[in-house]
Order: sequence, then C-alpha cells, then structure tokens
Amino acid sequence: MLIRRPDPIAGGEITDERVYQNRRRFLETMGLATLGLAAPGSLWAGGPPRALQSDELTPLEDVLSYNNFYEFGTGKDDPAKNAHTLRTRPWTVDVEGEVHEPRTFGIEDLWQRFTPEERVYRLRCVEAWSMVIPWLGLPLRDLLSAVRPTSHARYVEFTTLLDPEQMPGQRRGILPWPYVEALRLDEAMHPLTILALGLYGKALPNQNGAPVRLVVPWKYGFKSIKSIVRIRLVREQPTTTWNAAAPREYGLYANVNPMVDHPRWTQARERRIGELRKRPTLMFNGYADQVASLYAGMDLRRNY
Ligand SMILES: Nc1nc2c(c(=O)[nH]1)N[C@H]1C(S)=C(S)[C@@H](COP(=O)(O)O)O[C@H]1N2
Ligand SMILES: [Mo]
Repeated sequence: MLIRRPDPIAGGEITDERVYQNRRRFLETMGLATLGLAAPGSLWAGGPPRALQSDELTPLEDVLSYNNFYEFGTGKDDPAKNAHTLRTRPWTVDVEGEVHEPRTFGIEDLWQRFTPEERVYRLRCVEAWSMVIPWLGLPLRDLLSAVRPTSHARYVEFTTLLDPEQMPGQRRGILPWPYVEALRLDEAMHPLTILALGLYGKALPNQNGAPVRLVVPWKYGFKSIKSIVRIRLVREQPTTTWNAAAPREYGLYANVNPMVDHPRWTQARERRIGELRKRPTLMFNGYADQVASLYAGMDLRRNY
C-alpha cells in the first residue's frame, strides 16, 4: 500500500491546533485516540496507560519553538531560528552491523512502513521540563526485524547527520560530533520505542529532528536522537555523546527516575511546558507498567 507522506507543518497552520485538540478530544471520547486512520484498539491494547489519559497535549507552538538540538545552537529558541538550513531530501538511513541483511532505507521507504496511528508520548528533558506530543512513526522493531539481527547483536547505535555546512552548531566544539546515542537491543525492540517521522499529524519540522528521529518515552530526552542517518547493531556497548561529554551526569540508561538525582539538581519534579506549577515526575516517565521488567534485578542508581 502506498501511503502519502503528510506535508510539513507550515507557519500558518499553527492556529489549526485548537481544531486538532478538539478533534482529538472527540476521538478520545469515542475511544479512538487516533487520526481516524487506524483500526480502533490497535494503538493501545487495552486502552492508553491511565497516566496518559489526563495529559493535555503541549501546544504545537511550544513544541516548535522550545527545543534542544545543539547542531543548531544551545538556546531553546535557536533550533526554530536556525534549522531551516537542514536539507531533509534526499535522505537515507543505513541499517548495518550485526544484521543478516544490511540495508539503506530512503526516507520514502520509511514513510511507506509507517503506522498510520498517532502515539501520544511524554518527552521529559533532563533539565526538568516536559512536553506531551502526538507523534507519527513506526515501531523501531519493525525496521530492525526487517534487517534480521544476528545472534551477536546486543546494542543499537544511532548517529545524527554530520555536516557543518547544514548544521552550524557542528562548527563549534560544544559536543563531539556527530551526535551518537544507543540502546540495548531489548530496549530498541520494545513496542514503545518508535522512529518518529511526524508530529501533530504532519511531517517532522526540522527543529524537532526531521526527517526521522528516535522517541524513547521512558528515558530522558537526550536519548531521543534527531535527524538519524545510521543505525548500527553492535556487540559492545557504544560510546554515546553525552556519556562521553559528562559521564557522571549522563549514563547509558537515562531512564526517567524521580529517585535518582542528576548530580547538580533534583529529578523528582518537572515543569510541563505551558503549566506554572511543577508536577511530580513519575517513575519511567509514567510507563513503568510497560517497561519496568526490562530492568528487573538491576541497580538503577548504578545504572543511571
Ligand atoms: N542530534 C541531536 N538529537 C537530540 C538533541 C541534540 O542536541 N542533537 N537533543 C536531545 C535532547 S536533550 C532533547 S530534550 C530532545 C528534544 O526534542 P524536541 O526539541 O523535539 O522537544 O532531543 C534530543 N535529541
Ligand atoms: Mo534534554
């Protein structure tokens, strides 16, 4: 089946958000928190996690203007101002390493594989703010299964585009470039882990990681790497950007955990963008029922 890729979000469409929110509320009332494309019930077997039902979507305006994407500057408003220099077509993602069938996927291949459902996930930054965003995309495991991991594959490494001409932040040494992230293979295969292609019903805006980014909702936001060009399955634990830059502050796991403080501040509370009062942070960002078993028997203070 050929699925047409939604157009990117244009500035003038931001006012449509209210219509979108109302439509979504209507669909939720009907028990269908989807764009109206998916078969009812296929998104969440047994309904959305309870903690999600009370979450209001973060206004699109904030999702587009309050970003972390150091390739375009370190200020929250820098990516919205600067990311227009990123060229997202043509775009390919190499999936390689410990796999039986390494493959290069064009971005259009990914759109053909996308699940026409929205997934409302919280994104919690280590800086203690959070957002609730309706994403479009495909479960990462669909892609990984397609290339057939070998029995040696234990971790999955993700790499962002390296091109200082398009990404002015890469001309400065604020981080070792390119940005690299990694998951354990079982985390990467978890159904909550998605490759996002869009948000709010449209293709991803550049500042949010166009044309394809990771979303791992139970982990701090830095794990959700943007503008991915390579996915490599490997045997050994990869070196990741933030872990290399500040190993005491950013571990491999980075599971949202209100009980383990960042060395320089508490992680027990967060400010939902758009709200004034802080709210308590939930274990695994509220997804404990689905993901806690991945870490059974592990010391989450040591494996931060
Ligand atoms: N390549 C790349 N990916 C990245 C980052 C970055 O600087 N570069 N920032 C991360 C951080 S710290 C967060 S909180 C999220 C922010 O995603 P958003 O701007 O779409 O909300 O992106 C993550 N992915
Ligand atoms: Mo973050």
